[in-house]
Amino acid sequence: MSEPQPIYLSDYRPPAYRVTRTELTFDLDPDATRVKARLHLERHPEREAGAPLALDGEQLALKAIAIDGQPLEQDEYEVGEAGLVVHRVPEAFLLDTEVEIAPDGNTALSGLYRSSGMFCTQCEAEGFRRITFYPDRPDVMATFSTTVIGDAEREPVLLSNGNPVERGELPGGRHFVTWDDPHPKPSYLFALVAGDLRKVEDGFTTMSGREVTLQLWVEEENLDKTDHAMASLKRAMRWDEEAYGREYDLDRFMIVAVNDFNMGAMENKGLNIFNSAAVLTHPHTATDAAFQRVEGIVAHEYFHNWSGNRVTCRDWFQLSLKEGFTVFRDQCFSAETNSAPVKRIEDVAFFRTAQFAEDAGPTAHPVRPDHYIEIGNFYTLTIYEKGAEIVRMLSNLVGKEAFRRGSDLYFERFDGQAVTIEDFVDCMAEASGQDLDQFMLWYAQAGTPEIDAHGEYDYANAEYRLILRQRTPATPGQPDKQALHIPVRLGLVGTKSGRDLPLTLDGEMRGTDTVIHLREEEQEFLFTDVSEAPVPSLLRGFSAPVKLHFPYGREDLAFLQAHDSDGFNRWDAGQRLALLALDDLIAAHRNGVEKVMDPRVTEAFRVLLAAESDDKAVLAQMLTLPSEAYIAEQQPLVDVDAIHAARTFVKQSLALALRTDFLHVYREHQHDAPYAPEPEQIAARSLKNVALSYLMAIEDETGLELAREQFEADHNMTDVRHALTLLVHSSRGDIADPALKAFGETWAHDPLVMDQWFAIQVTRPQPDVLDRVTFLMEHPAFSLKNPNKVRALIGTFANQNPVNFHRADGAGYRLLADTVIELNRLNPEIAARLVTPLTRWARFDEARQELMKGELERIRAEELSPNVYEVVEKALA
Ligand code: 0A1
Ligand code: ZN
Repeated sequence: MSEPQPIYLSDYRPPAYRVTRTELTFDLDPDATRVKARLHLERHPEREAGAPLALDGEQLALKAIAIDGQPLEQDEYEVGEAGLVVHRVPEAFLLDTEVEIAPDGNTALSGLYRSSGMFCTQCEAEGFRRITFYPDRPDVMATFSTTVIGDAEREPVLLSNGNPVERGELPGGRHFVTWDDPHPKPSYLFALVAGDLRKVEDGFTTMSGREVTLQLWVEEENLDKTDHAMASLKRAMRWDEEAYGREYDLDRFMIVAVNDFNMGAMENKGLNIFNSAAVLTHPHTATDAAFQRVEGIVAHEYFHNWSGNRVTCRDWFQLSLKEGFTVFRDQCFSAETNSAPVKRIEDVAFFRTAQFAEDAGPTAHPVRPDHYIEIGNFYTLTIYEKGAEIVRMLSNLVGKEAFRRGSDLYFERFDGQAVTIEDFVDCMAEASGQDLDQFMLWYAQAGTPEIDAHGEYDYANAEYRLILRQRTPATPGQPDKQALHIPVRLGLVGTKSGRDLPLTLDGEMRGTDTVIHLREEEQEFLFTDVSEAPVPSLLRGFSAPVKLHFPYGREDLAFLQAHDSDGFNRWDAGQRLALLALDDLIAAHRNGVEKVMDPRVTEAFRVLLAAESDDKAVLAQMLTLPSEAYIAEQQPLVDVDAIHAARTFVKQSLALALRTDFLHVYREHQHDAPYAPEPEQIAARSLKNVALSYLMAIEDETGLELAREQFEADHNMTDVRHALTLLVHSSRGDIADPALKAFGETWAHDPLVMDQWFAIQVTRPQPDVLDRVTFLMEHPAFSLKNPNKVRALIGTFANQNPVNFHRADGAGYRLLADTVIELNRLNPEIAARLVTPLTRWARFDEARQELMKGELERIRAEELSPNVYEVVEKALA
């Protein structure tokens, strides 16, 4: 096999031919589906005449081909591995093809496949070429008409994009429905679903008074799990009208839940297809976190109707144009419907753990990459979440009003077009009158910028001098970086008053909270009229996706945690304080000396617990220690055992010192009102459950009893899952084992709950867990063909159980590599994602590095899909 070759952004050219209309007919069959395509093609005005017609196509058996009704001779075209070339074509013409495909054999879940007996499609990014020969690129936009023919009994429901225009019976127990989608769209937004589905229906009146039918299509047994998604959809539709002036544009909006899906969900025009895990909820099967995730994803896919579908990407290098913007939109939506500070804390905690790690590893890439081998590998935290942070910075830079004017301009100017990131940023520059040239570097440079800051207070002159210096580390292919435009939101908190001090910068009064713009490598900011010595509160709200270093003393951090007016930074100060204490304990563990708890941390917790803050949701976050993964992210060399020991020690010390406070918090926040996924209830549950996890860290008898009661009360999945997790992670197998068994039996019929059952077990810190993983891989509810199962069992083990995945004997690595090798054949996209933890070998000690690289080499020796090849090559480069 020849090595897969990268493609480059700089090679972009418009397509030689464009399609204006696409007419498809599917005659469905699990092993031999026939797809007829009639494409209305014409030469692209910017391209030369006489070019051959090259269409993408993979794993298609061509049965017939004609141009303008004339069948082609064998020597007039060529079919290869990657597609079809017709040597000579007219300027404008009709191309008819017929191909045969095999949905049942499609384990990659890209193109047309079957999931739990139902036909469904996934075309982003390049799945449509597995359905028919086509210029499968986002800058080719056509209107679609789709006729779906199926078995009337096996597939009573036949869906595609747009509006249904005709239906009828056919001989042999077959029937058909024809759908028409009047909005020109790229092939990646095409969708088809056929199967025995039930629907829940509702309606929405748009701001201009149009009636839209909303349908949620699920398997019969899931009809009771659709309320939350439907309610979320309606909220999202209203929010997009109010926040962005965007209205829905078809008579119907459909969501279908499928069990086998590579990602969360897909924004196909008028027919969103969702991983069932991203849409189905019920108080007894889904946790608060799952309810919130569903709300966020439903909104995300809906918002794509404008940011992605009406205005789409010119090419896949622009992926963040739709994803970064849409994630930003869904984050704002969720912040408004839930607790805004907690949403930001959760998003940032995740970002700083996972995206920072990606940006520091061998697969680091810019938000707009300039080359790739397999676009499927670029649905990353960098494209999505860092892209969203960039849009957030833009919104803060230009201000809310200008941002809205800029987005209005963008949607109006580019409606129906496939555009670039420059087009988006230009609209923001035009609407605000600001120069965003330097800002564009955020899209081009990979790596997390670091800011080294220090400050001096001059008592005599009442001045505070803040010095900021930025650097972005080298990343693969980018040894040298330029200075970025970094907005730093800040305040100065007076050490005497505990209040934000008025800020005067260059003679200008700026209130008590302001944004300074770091554009040079090093810059000095002089604040005047500073009446008392301040502690600076920097990067408030995480105003830029950077690492900020400031030589805070522990007293400073305790002070900020108590007094900062910015909720996010109050939380962050607590995290920094805990990290300093953890650093000492990690060192103590490594040096074999006795661990001593920093009393300042205990004191800070005591204050938090006593203060009975009115924001319970934030309080729960403040009481949560940085995760092992985030602690690891801060260490020069990761020692998983020392990190685990240090963090456990802090939890236990806090639990011993503050046992009665935790008990009090638990009891105060235990309620049995009927479950609702509402902010107040969620806050109370999270606070109560945090308290319980401290009590369980010392396996306190009362704590154990409370956990057992909480499990048995079976009030809602949030409480049940949390209690079960704590029990299973404890040393008390006598209580945990029967509970685990009962849970597994009760929910054997529900795949989404069984995913949780797997995850709970494989996150156990005890050393027997690897055997458990191997054992569970044989469980009847497990299947390598189902991505949710792979993620729940193998993904959770490799990503959320550091002490066991990084076992010194390399058995964790071996298990992961074995799975990747098997999945490489079945589902390359999932295999390439799964390999990620092994690519981080440089962060570990030499012995582990060798073991991890050894497994990567073992994978490399296989015949690899382009997906896995690209990741493994980068990891070993
Ligand atoms: N555009 C979707 C994500 C997505 C991408 C690729 C897929 O193929 C397996 C599926 C979904 C989103 O951002 O939600
Ligand atoms: Zn998206």
